[in-house]
Amino acid sequence: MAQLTKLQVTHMQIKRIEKEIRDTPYHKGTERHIGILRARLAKLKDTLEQTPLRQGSGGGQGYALKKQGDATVVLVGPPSAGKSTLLNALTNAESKVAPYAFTTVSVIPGMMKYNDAYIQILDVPGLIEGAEEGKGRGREVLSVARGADLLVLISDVKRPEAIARITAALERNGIRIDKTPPEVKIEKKLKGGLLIKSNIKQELDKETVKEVAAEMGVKNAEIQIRQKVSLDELIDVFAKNRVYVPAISVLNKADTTNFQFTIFNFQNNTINISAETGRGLSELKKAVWDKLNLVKIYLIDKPMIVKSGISLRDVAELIGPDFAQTHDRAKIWGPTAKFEGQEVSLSTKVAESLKVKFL
Ligand SMILES: Nc1nc2c(ncn2[C@@H]2O[C@H](COP(=O)(O)OP(=O)(O)O)[C@@H](O)[C@H]2O)c(=O)[nH]1
Ligand SMILES: [Mg+2]
Repeated sequence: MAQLTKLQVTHMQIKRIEKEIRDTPYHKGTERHIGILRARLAKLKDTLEQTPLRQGSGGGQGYALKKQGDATVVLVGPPSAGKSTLLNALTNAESKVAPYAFTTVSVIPGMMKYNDAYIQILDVPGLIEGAEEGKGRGREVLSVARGADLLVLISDVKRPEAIARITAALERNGIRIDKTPPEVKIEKKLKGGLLIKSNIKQELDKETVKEVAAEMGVKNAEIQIRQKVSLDELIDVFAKNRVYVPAISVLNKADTTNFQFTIFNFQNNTINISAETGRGLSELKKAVWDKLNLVKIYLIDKPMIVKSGISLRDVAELIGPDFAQTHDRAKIWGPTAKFEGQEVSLSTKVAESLKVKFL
């Protein structure tokens, strides 16, 4: 019999544990056991993600793509949702559009200018089921999605359910959609075992928390839990490779419905658009801008786009480490200045339309 590769062994272990979890009913008596299994599973999946792709296994060019502009938005959706059409409508790009699936084979970048910000938008191949097993280009698509500042989850009005399916596929791969990291603080120690502290009553018992921590390689630590956490959230805290990415859901081809369509559908929390006719696109652009949470500040008179709420010290760092080293005060004008030209320390936070002169 041919010898199994390490990767194949890991896949077999994952399958076996997944089956055991499926076959074990979840109740108080099995909670700890399931906790351990889930933790073991998360750890095995971590090792999978760290296994480099085989040379020439279809990465091709396009995947080593550099982030450019002030923020990067990635379009994720099933084949033929209209991702390429949308990219072309929003940016200067010319991504190939076709009435059949799988036209886009590598990442196509485009740049959208909005409020003086340059927002990079990436069109990636359609995400299909089984992506997590590295089928199709799924694995590369997932790695591009991980690096996004914002995801636009896109399907069309005939397939609204695809959004939930794609969200689930991303979640299975450690990409947390529109969530904040659980408030759990881990302070690793050299000895003394595990000490669990929580000022909120938890549904998980302390022993389960300890078993999960130990299974994921944390043996000595003080763990402070500051919110109610589920088993999955607890595992997220210990797992490597978890990313938290904001997202907007979009349904395209709304022009194919019989009536003049509503752009904001609050019921299922989507923005309905027609990439082809352009309806809904200005609302989508604004939603992208708002969700990215960027502000425009002025360095003397030159505009610069930065993340809302960062400090002037962070801005100096963005300009360059040398610059940050040689400046420690600034003068500010505009909405948050007590008076025009107020001198402040670099711990001052930026705000929309603030004018800054580093001293
Ligand atoms: N009716 C209509 N068709 C669209 C719209 N956007 C894209 N399409 C069509 O849908 C098909 C797939 O589009 P494409 O951009 O290649 O999808 P992708 O696979 O997600 O990149 C093409 O035939 C497009 O012309 C739209 O807003 N309305
Ligand atoms: Mg395409």
